[in-house]
Amino acid sequence: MPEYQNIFNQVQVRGPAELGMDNAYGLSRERGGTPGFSGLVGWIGNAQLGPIHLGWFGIISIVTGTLWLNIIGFNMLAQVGWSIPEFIRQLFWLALEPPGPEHGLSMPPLNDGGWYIIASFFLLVSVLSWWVRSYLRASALGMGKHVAWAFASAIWLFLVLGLIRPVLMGSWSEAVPYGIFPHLDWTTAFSIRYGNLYYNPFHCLSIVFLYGSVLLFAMHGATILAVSRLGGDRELEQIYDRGTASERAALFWRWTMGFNATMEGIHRWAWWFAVLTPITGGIGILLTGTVVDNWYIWAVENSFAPPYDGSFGYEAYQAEGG
Ligand code: 07D
Repeated sequence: MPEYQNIFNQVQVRGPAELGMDNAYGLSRERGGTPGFSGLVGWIGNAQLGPIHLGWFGIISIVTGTLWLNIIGFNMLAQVGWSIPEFIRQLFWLALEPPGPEHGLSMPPLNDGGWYIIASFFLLVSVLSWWVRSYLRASALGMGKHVAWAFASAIWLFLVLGLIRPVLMGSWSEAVPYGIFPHLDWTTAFSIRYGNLYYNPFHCLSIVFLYGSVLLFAMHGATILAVSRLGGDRELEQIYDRGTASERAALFWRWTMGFNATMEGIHRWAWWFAVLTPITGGIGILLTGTVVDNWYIWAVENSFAPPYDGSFGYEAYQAEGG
């Protein structure tokens, strides 16, 4: 059956539901739900929805994740006197804050950060179960564990922010609040408190890999789309056939910048750039407040930033008669 998957498919071929691989890995036992079809979803991917594998770790993850979200929601609702209109109106500003610094690493009263600790415990279980699920599903399909390890790199940053660094600093008050603007305010306050995160070289590296991932993804996505009318999206055949769309795509880059990745290698580039974003980021956050107290002073001492001697900026502007 012809299959053409692209963002905004022009053609949607619909046959009987495709149930996936046979029972070689004992898969059918745990798959649940009758598959459905959605033309809308078909525009951006495969029109078939389901069946889904939930399994024990999926169930644990969804239950604990829902508990986390509901604890936050009900705490916010309590803060606005259980008024739904006020909850909606103030939603972007509401927060479930971590305990105050006076509680250190102890368990505080419920309304003094206790709910925050309970919610965070459920989030931890939820995220870790989802990771196990990503590992086990790949295993069941006989796949490599690349998705699980990439996810683990994001979990590393998540753990540094909410668990490892607060423990090293000796206080849960160091953790990130739950809330839309409040977590952004925390980010800015963190940067200011430790002398401007721009001067943290690991923040720099993390941005390099974040922006680098964007650039690589744009290059790769654009390249494959540019040759998809020649079959460039059929990656496997493209790797072992000569004279293919892939060969033109590779030539395009060799002619444009003198170097081309391979059909396999480009995905390793993408994987490493993505994974290195939170790995370097986590190192940067781990060092902040534990090893380095002020990144600007650190940067000046290590010739990473010029010393502020008034030779630029407002003073210099005034000295010039501005
Ligand atoms: C956040 C962790 C993994 C997440 C997981 C998911 C749930 C459940 C719920 C669906 C993304 C857990 C699951 C929560 C979901 C439902 C219901 C991964 C995360 C496992 N910065 N900055 C970075 C830039 C500034 C600051 C990284 C740029 C200022 C702090 C990245 C700029 C200040 C931290 C980055 C800029 C500041 C960061 C994040 C520009 C003040 C971090 C990488 C142009 C605003 C984090 C080392 C990532 C970090 C981080 C980019 C500016 C503060 C590269 C482009 C100067 C405190 N910043 N930043 O992958 O790692 O996040 O720092 O100005 O902690 Mg920064």
